[in-house]
Amino acid sequence: MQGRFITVEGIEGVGKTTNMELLRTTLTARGISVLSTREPGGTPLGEAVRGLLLSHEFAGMHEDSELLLMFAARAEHLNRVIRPALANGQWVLCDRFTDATYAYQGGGRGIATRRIAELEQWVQGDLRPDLVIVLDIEPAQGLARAKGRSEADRFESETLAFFERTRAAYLDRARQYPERYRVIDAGRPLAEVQEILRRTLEDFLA
Ligand code: T5A
Repeated sequence: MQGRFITVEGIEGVGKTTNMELLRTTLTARGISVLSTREPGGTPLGEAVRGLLLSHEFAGMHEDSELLLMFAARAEHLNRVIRPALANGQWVLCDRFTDATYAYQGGGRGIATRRIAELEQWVQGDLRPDLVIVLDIEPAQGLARAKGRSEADRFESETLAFFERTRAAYLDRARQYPERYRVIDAGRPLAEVQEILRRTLEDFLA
């Protein structure tokens, strides 16, 4: 049987990495075989592309180049890792996927949704995540958390206004596709966020 595809999304500092582990262990405890991965990345080529995308060395990268690099890494990830795992009955848990492209390159950079949708269709065909968990936070709060963690990469160095547009694009997509999206207030204390996440996953499993 085909596995299910779950993605975790949100702006910087929202707690994706922290909460991916909770999701993985909750699914594994149910006897589900889980492949946990991330974007950009998830393959040797994808991780190399991630290095280019996050590095300050390419601070002036054109937004079209950024968009195409995201989808180049995604094509490799889908064909080498995600599709084979799903076909094998594994569940795939992915830290960011195409919703991040709609949010960052679409909302943040201002690239037309139609152009992103064309690449999505080309690279993914009909494949879409079964469940998209959007961890939502005020950008100022998220950036303060991210700052406390490590040196800012190329995206983390963007303005507050950029992250406000990015967040708005995530929320807009969640409103457009309510059957697949769950928005969780990630500004709350971690224990509360994790309790809501557990319940969200239980509902999905039911
Ligand atoms: N990108 C990606 C695009 O532009 N387009 C695309 O298509 C794709 C796929 C990738 C970058 O690429 C961009 C977006 C990104 O800028 P990334 O590593 O995935 O980079 O992005 P980050 O946002 O940096 O992701 P991380 O997973 O590293 O960090 P998070 O999600 O910010 O979370 P985390 O878990 O490290 O938490 C941050 C801090 O907050 C604390 C944690 O302990 C940690 O210290 N924390 C909380 N504190 C209090 N209360 C809570 N509820 C907390 N939750 C976490």
